[in-house]
Amino acid sequence: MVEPAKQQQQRRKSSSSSSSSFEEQRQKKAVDPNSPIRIKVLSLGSRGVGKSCIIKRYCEGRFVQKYISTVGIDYGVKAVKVDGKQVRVNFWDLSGRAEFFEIRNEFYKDTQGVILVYDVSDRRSFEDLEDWLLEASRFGMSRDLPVVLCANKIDKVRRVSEEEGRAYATSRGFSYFETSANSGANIADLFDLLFEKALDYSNSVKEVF
Ligand SMILES: Nc1nc2c(ncn2[C@@H]2O[C@H](COP(=O)(O)OP(=O)(O)OP(=O)(O)O)[C@@H](O)[C@H]2O)c(=O)[nH]1
Ligand SMILES: [Mg+2]
Repeated sequence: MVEPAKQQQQRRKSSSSSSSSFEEQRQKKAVDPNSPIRIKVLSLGSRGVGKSCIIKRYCEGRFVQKYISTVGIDYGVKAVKVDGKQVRVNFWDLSGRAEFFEIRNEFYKDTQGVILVYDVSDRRSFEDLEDWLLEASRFGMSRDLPVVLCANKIDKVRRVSEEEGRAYATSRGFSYFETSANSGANIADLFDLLFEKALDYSNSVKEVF
């Protein structure tokens, strides 16, 4: 059945007015000072060092005893307040397993903060840190990005001393925290600082462009 010309005209009119109001809404949202700021943070480090547990401890206030290795990448979002501003943090929790190399490499760009994690009871995970940074920078992580070095599992017998960890962090210009996802020690402080730095970084990048 052929649509009468008047109806066709009305339909066009109503669809064009709804698309323009959608565009107006989109523009309003883009400049709305009350719309939340978004930051993207990555977790990085060898398998089993506790990356997922640290994020879970912070976001859900609980500790997962069982080792459930991340398959490729996990994603989570949390609303927090940083310097009195409402911020939505997008967590990208990367697997430390070698076989997920290609998946990780998709995620290093456009990041505002990194938690670089090792396990104080596993010396190898400390020695691996440089390799993680190399992988990240080869695949687009910017060099001046805020990084918090996280010496995790301080509730266990240590194979890496606090002095060594701190010295490494200082040599690289990273902030340093000793944490336990198990007890919760220093986890909130770590994220508070990371988000502050990530927000500063995000603002400085916007100013440049
Ligand atoms: N004692 C102790 N165990 C921890 C701590 N943090 C994590 N674990 C344990 O370490 C194991 C690995 O933790 P995950 O958080 O899954 O490690 P991950 O770094 O995410 O590992 P991948 O996803 O494989 O890269 C789990 O059995 C956790 O319970 C901690 O602070 N203390
Ligand atoms: Mg994990």
